Amino acid sequence: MDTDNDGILDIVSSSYYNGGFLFKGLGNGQYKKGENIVFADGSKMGSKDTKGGFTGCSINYTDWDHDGDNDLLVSDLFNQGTNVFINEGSDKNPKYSNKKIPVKTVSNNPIRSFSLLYYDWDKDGKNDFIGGGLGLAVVFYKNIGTKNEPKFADFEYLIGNKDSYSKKMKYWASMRGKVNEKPSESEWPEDKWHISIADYNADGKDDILIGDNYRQITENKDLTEEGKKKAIQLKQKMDELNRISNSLRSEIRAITSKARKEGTDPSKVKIPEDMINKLNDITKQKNQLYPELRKYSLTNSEAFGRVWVFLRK
Ligand SMILES: [Ca+2]
Ligand SMILES: [Ca+2]
Ligand SMILES: [Ca+2]
Ligand SMILES: [Ca+2]
Repeated sequence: MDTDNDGILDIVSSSYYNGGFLFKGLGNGQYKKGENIVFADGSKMGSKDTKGGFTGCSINYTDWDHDGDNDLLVSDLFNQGTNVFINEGSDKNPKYSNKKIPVKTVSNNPIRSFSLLYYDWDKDGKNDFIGGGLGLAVVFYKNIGTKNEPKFADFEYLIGNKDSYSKKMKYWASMRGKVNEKPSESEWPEDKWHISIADYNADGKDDILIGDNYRQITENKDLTEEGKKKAIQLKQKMDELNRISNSLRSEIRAITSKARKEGTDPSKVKIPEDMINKLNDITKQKNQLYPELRKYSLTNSEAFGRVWVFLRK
């Protein structure tokens, strides 16, 4: 997108914890080093005093107030929902207001999305929101207001449904520790969806493209027979340490929840020192084991993204 209307496309990249980055286009395929998007007061998007765009943010540039310059539309999955920051500078020298304008649905529900597009999906001349991502579904917030004063209905599902995530959780649990040599074994995109809209099959109807984050687990064929034995031993050792630490943690939880029931502030409850020491010791042992466990792993794991096309009917 061309964020500063200088006729050269720029690249905007959002991150999970560090806000949004702008790679200003210099022309001839060259880009300036990525810089955090800054607000009018100089604070950076994604910094501690964040105004938006901290956890899993998605950034759109759009002329929200119809005054001829691009404003900043930021959605943030967990903390802030979706907010607009009006451009108080100029077209070529944007300065995004320190004051956020929250965008909510007509029922006052926040618009939370890992990947959000401000786009006229139903072609009625008014931009709607298409969102989704971590819930492993794509949703549509219809603009039921006007072009200049948008109002958004609560979402309806375009792809997937409210059960998509729990279904996938079950699938992930069933695949834990197993090899999956063929990506086609999963018939649904993995997590961290990024959504794009394009008429993929040129039939005049917008389609949805999803980029996912896929982890392929293959057998580690480099291990010798000796190495395999060692790998199994190390895994058993780690499983045992996990078992002990899980049981310690649930004992500690039981103590704090008993205190809560009795009306005591759980943060003031004294956890027996030997329990804390034991837990710290187990954590130390686990940390020492990790490097070796990685060296002698029965499987290799490779992360990459795939692109899925959902054709509009
Ligand atoms: Ca530009
Ligand atoms: Ca504007
Ligand atoms: Ca519309
Ligand atoms: Ca199409």
